[in-house]
Amino acid sequence: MSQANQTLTYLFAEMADVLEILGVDRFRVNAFRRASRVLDGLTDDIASIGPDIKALTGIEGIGRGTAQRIAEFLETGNISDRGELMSQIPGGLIELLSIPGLGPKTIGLIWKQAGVESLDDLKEQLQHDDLAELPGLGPKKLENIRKSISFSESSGDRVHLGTAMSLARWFVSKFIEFDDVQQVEYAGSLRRGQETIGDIDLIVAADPKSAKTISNAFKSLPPVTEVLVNGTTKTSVRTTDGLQVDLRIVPPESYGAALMYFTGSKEHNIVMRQRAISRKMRLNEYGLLKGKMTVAGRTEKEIYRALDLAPIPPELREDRGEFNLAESDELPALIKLSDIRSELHAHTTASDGKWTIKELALAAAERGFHTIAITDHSKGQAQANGLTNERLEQHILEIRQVADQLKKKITILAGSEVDILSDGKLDYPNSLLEQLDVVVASPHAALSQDPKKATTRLMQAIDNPHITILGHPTGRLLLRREGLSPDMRQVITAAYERGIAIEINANTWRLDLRDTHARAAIEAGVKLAINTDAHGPGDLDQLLYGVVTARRAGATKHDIVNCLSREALNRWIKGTK
Ligand code: DGT
Ligand code: CA
Ligand code: CA
Ligand code: ZN
Repeated sequence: MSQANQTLTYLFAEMADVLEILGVDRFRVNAFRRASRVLDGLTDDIASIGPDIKALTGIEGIGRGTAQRIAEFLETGNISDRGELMSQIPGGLIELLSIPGLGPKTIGLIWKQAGVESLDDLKEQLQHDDLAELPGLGPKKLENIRKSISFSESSGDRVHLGTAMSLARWFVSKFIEFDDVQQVEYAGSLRRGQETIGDIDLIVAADPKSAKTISNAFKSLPPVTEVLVNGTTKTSVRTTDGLQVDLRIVPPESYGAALMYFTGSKEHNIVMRQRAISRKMRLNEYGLLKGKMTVAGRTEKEIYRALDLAPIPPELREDRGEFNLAESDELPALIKLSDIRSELHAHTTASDGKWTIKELALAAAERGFHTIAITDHSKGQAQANGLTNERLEQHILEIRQVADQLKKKITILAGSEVDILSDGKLDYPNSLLEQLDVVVASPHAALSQDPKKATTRLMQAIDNPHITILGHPTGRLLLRREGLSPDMRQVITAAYERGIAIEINANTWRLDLRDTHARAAIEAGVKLAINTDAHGPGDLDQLLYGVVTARRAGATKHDIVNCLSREALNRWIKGTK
């Protein structure tokens, strides 16, 4: 999603939340929520439409008031109403909005009726049960809120990989436009592809004489709300979505050294410095030095080479065995985004997706995929409009029809994302599952089950003769809920014996299997699937996060079933039956 779309999606949702906390003006709450949803699903970059009221109101779901606010944002980088709204509630309430299970209505209630103005106030009141007396809050709900608070506190102020990635890419695209910037890249945990990100680190190569100009230009970019560190070569800012961005400007001859230093990980850097020392050299963010002479520094590659290593991809820089491989030039040829040729998990309007079968298939064909599996939810997912047995039968017929129409463009497979019920049974009878080409089986409910039960549950699902892929195996939502903690070794062994694949769900909320488990699966010889679980426009772009996670696991294209040719994929699927 474009940066402006993303920021506006967030701002309108936040304004709707604040209005709801205030408990006034239902009408405006709905208008802001709608605006946020529309912007979230918008394929065009709103910035390219521009501050033209007529063009903006031409977008379905955008009224005049919303259009004026969008135009104001595009012109000034701000919405003045937002400041006005914010001033009407205690600042500490905003923080409460990020606690799962605590909506704006409840926040309004505990603020007005119990005087809660901040997270600290809430935590204090949660020590006893007085809040349980308020309408709509019982002891059970309070217990859930306590659990959510402790979970979000343990995850800190981090954001999803996708949130940081789109913001960082936007900054990089701006820097490329500056004449004085010779090279620019994001570093840190983001470049290593970690599942959540603490802050964004940007490295720019430029003549030191232009550092001041570049730093000033950076500080005046629209998403910047606050300057935290105001130096010439180091500048830190906070952006509209609360994320910190650190910018370092270095001379071109140190660019590789700085990029390496700030990419980390710390553990990787420690080993690198030791290697330098054992060769009578020194490595720091300025370069690799022997006495007063610079041996390398302009590129990362020349530094690795000078230390007798093959260049190590950022995703592997965790001191988890990459040095042995790099010494003997045996680093895996990591999978690339362009190696992915098919999508095996996607939803349509039949359940909770926004695309019809045809729209989804055409979008997949446009990306160059040769195959897409349509996998809507099963009946247990009532809130997601899951398909009853009868509706699935009907849906299969429709899929076959569209498949026939589009067969010259793309192969469409009939599938289902069938629920793994809490006891491990699948949500459709085998007589129905056997009519499908692809069965992705995933857990959606009973996700706080104890690890033993979770293990048995997944093993039971893997035993089903019709399963093709075990979908998002833990059901975790990053920074929100932990999900199941099954014994992954047992699950991996079972998947290997059955010959099915395990999914890396590429959605930035999930990244499930996680990197370390994906690595264990690959080492055990299990095939992985990288699927976006697309529900609408833009979702196919999340594929990148799944690929990055697979790269952290050391995956090559041979480990991933989505990289197979059409014929080989077909054979592999048949082999799982
Ligand atoms: P994050 O931001 O928490 O997601 O994780 P990182 O890895 O991006 O950490 P960050 O932003 O604090 O620093 C970026 C990189 O810079 C880090 O991976 C290693 C390097 N670095 C930062 N501070 C130090 C330090 O004090 N010592 C060493 N050796 N490296 C550091
Ligand atoms: Ca960082
Ligand atoms: Ca940082
Ligand atoms: Zn799904």
